[in-house]
Amino acid sequence: MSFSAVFSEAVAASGQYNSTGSAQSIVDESCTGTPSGAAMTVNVPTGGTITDIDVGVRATHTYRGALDVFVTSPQGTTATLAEGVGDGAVNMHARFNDEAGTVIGGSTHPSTSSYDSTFNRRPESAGALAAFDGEEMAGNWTIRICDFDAYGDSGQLLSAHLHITYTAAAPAPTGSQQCASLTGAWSGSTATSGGITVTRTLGTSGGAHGVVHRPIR
Ligand SMILES: [Ca+2]
Ligand SMILES: [Ca+2]
Ligand SMILES: [Ca+2]
Repeated sequence: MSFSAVFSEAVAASGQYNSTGSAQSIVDESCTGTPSGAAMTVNVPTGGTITDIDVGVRATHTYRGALDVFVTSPQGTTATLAEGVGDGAVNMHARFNDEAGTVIGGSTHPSTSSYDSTFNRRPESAGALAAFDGEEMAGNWTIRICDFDAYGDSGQLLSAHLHITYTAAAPAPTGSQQCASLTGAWSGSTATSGGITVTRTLGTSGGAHGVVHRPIR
């Protein structure tokens, strides 16, 4: 007898995705209204299931203690990364990362001249970015920043960045990876050929329908 089999495997991958728009003004007392504050879009063109996500924000501002920072996924989930960062210094420049050793508040931020992906800081609310774990990543993400009080401060959202670790379907096998036809004999509900075991869950010996177990290499 013979059967054909098609494999589907998940592979782990990671990528960085950046905003492409021009700088957006962060207006004093801009956390009310719809939409509120300055927003930037980051497009993720590839599909996959998120296992970890970090969000980079680079902004000028004359008093970052007045800044709220939010990120919204293509699925509509929103996480709050900062609601006032606990200090009155200028500018906000950080890679928000649940796994960072230091929280965002009270730390000296790097220059805003270009994005520094090494300045990892935890969101104020511990584990905020885990809200996206398990979500589909493809589509437009929105990073929004606003100034919540009326003391005359202002700035610009310069760029936004996503760092995503994810699992995705493996590319279709090609050439010698392909397994168009294997030949073997059923032993009960299984058949083994070329190191691959097929388990028959439906049908008869004339057709193999069911679960294919691929050896781990
Ligand atoms: Ca995480
Ligand atoms: Ca992380
Ligand atoms: Ca203000």
